[in-house]
Amino acid sequence: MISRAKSEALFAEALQHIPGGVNSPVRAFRAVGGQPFFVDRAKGARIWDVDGNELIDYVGTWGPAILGHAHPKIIAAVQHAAERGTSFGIPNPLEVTMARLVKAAVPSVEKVRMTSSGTEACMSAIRLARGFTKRDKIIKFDGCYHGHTDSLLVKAGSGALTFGHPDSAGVPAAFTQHTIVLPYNDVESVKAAFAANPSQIAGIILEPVPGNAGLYLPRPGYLEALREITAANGALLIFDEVMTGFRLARGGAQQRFGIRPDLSCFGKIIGGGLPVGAFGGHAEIMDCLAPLGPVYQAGTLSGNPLAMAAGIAALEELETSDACRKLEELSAQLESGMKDAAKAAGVPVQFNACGSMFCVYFTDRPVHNLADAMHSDRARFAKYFHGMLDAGVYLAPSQFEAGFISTAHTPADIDTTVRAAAKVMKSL
Ligand code: KE4
Repeated sequence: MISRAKSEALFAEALQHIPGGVNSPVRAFRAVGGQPFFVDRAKGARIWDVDGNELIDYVGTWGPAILGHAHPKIIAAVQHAAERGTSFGIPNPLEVTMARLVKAAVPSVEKVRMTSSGTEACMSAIRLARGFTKRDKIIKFDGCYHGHTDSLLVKAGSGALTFGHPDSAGVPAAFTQHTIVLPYNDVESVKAAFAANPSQIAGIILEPVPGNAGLYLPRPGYLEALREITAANGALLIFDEVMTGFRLARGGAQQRFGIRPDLSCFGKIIGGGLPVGAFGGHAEIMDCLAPLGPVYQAGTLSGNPLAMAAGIAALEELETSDACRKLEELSAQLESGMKDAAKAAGVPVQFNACGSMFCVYFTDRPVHNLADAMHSDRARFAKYFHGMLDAGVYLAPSQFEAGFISTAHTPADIDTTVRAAAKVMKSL
């Protein structure tokens, strides 16, 4: 019998001090029921909770842990940096190294600015697009999540979707009046939006592979169409690669799909698990940022030496290891095993995957957008989640999140996961 007594005691106290007992909503398990466990430590593809339960981790702190947890090179880099000071608010050499590494991996990035979160990166990219084009309107897609900045928290994904009220309280209508929300994978709706708002749309921001409503992929030609439409209308194409960047390929989704956006947002992996975000693109656009240009953007901890040291270690390790090939192989093994498990159990499942990101939807209809995703059987997902957790496999605690494989996962881990799924799915 699995004991989670220490987690339960911690959660009871956390609820007295922290809203919902968590510092980010999705961690609260509200979408799957029950209560969250508290982690004691993590190493490689595994985490141990405070009650000593060992879990194979497919959340990977929501993407950053692409090399697994506590990678020795990242730990050493952070230790070395910390001994020299934890924050300066003064330019430090690591910021230059990080910028060089991002540019080397992502050719569309001619200049890059660091932030301390993906939310800040996306918020800043939107402000920059508006400042550069002198236009106000922004197109986003339902189910896509770009952090919790007011103007984008509309029909957002991730936690906002999980809670069933996509639009957040506290966001005045005036703050979203310039946000146009369209269905993903629907080119005609984009053309219509530009026709209805001539010379008013500053840009389109999207997750090139949405991972905040589960996971679904761009239909063939969709990203190319967005590139053509934005270029033809003087609007910017902004790829939010906070999740996909440095994961779906060395150069992110834009390399995998061969699209050159005008601006890109990053986070997660480039911080090696420490607080980070970044946005970058054409020098002509980026040079509109203060102190050079009129678009203000700032951050006390932007380019923080510890986050830079961790991110540099992560990017350099990714560069030197054949990470992408290994991740693709593990992902293919998981996909094949999960599909077989669902078939054997007679459970209708859509297994969507792209590189080392994946999602299991409990529905018999293919999932290409948010509307399709909303047809998933969330009660069944919740049972599946807890069954897998009790079997020692930690999946994202919401149907509307993606799973992540790391280079620390092994074929044996995947086999263990698939065997657990085969048993759990029979009980659904
Ligand atoms: P942060 O502000 O959480 O660093 O990044 C926001 C963000 C922006 N863009 C994309 C594509 C993202 O996936 C995210 C954050 N991802 C969620 C996971 N779905 C973070 C988990 C959480 O909110 O606790």
